[in-house]
Amino acid sequence: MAYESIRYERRDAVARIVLDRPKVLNSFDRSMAKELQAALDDAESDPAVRSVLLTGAGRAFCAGQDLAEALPEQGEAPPIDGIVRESYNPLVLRIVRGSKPVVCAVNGVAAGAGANLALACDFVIAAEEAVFIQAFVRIGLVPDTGGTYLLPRLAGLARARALAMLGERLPARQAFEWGLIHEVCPAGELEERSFALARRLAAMPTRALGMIKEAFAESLGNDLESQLELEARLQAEAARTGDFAEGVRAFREKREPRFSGT
Ligand code: T3D
Repeated sequence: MAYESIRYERRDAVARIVLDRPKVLNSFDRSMAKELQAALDDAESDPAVRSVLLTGAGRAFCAGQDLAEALPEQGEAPPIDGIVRESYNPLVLRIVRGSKPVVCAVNGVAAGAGANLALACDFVIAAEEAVFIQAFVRIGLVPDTGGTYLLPRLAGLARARALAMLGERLPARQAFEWGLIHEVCPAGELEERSFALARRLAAMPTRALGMIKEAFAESLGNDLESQLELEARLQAEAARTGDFAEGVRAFREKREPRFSGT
């Protein structure tokens, strides 16, 4: 697929995806959502890709839904559920259920669907100036893009309620202190630090990382017995990988392992 609203490139084993509609703060129209879905599919199916880095062009990460596309007409509500189902739900599922680690470099404001898309990623590194805004309520909507699922689990119910119901700006530093994100850094270091993390992940045992993602995703809905059984199944699968054999060999030979992602 030819991309117009995003940029997709592979650097080493990292697929770098840039949301690229800076004039509207990288807000999502249908076309950008489709392109991002396709880019995540490309990264998932390309064996040379072992981690994904997602960021935004210009001064924002993403301002959520492009409101020019979702305005009520003559008092009629626009078909917003269709946009949510076709644009955002598939993105969250690709990030959370995908088998490769996703690092999100939040370079500026992340609002509405943009905030929740970022929080769905495995690692979020934000520039000090970045803010997260559950902007939905400011325009009379409710959080989507997995916000009502992830926020209480990441922040606790009291903070999740306040974020969603008040719609205030959450500075990156506070998001870090509340445990919503992995790291905060000066804007000038964001690109280097986020790429370094994505490259580090890309050199790790890719299949085990995918199984760790699966285990944590399932744990959010599983009881203890089911989760213990899942761990046993995943461990058996991990033990059949080439990277497990290499990890053990390297340990015995007292050297650093060279994981191939197989
Ligand atoms: O279909 C559905 O609606 C369902 C799905 C919903 C998912 C959602 O994401 S709902 C939430 C949608 N997003 C918002 O409500 C956020 C709207 N934007 C803002 O509140 C502010 O722009 C920000 C707080 C994000 C940033 O403020 P600031 O002061 O730094 O920038 P600005 O001046 O407001 O925006 C700069 C430009 O980007 C401006 O255009 P202009 O005047 O220079 O031509 C502004 O209109 C444009 N822009 C910003 N956000 C959006 C946008 N254009 C379209 N859609 C946007 N979401």
